[in-house]
Amino acid sequence: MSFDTQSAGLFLDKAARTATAVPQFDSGAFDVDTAYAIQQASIANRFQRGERLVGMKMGFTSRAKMVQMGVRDMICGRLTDQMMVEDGGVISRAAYVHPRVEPEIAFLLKRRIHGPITPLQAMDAVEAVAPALEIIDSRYKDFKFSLEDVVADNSSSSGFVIGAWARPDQDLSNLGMVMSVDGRPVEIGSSAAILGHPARSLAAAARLSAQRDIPLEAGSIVLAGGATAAVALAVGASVTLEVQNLGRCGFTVGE
Ligand code: OOG
Ligand code: MG
Repeated sequence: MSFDTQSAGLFLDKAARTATAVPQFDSGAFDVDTAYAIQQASIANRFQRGERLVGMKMGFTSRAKMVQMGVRDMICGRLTDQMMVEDGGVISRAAYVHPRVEPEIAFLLKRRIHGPITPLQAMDAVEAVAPALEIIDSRYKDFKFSLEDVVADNSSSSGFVIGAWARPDQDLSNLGMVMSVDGRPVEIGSSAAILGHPARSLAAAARLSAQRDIPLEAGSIVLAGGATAAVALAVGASVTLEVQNLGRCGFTVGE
């Protein structure tokens, strides 16, 4: 029996659009391939509303994130222009179910990447790097999910902030990352937490791009994945991320 990916996609898109928590799917209801088909069906609704694909987010590329969410495999999701939050901007708490924020590194591509490549080859396709904050928001009740659930839900992708782009020809292997809320550090980590080097996440993105049919072209953005656990967002919070040698970015949470 085949799972109805179209209705599941519509269901999750509506949950995101209306910021409403929904129940998890039954365990074993569908496999990972089907989960990506649901993700695609869900995102198709956004495209129909005029949104544009701008890149890909990687998930569970650090141990801290895997431990926090109890999920072990790397995943990916689609990023659209509508999810972009201006650096220094304000988000509306009401637009989310239960938003969290995590510190990331973003890559801007100058060429297409597609299929298995090495981290070095991946870096060769990079135009610029930047500090980034990802705002994740699971549409599932209590922010709990199986690997299949979260993939279907576009890997919790919901918003992202990117700081000023910096030159990619620098050592990205062990950059200190400090995420602060209202000026107090809440998570401290290193870019090394992302698979040992964020370029490994970019290489994995190239592989997933081919495997899951998510184009990564010149101009696409790739989020390498949270370097630390994510932190819940409350109204009034002012979040900043400072990445060693790269710079900072931030946003605040309004009603
Ligand atoms: C899933 C998304 C994971 C990351 O950076 O590891 C992710 C979630 O934690 O809800 O974005
Ligand atoms: Mg993330």
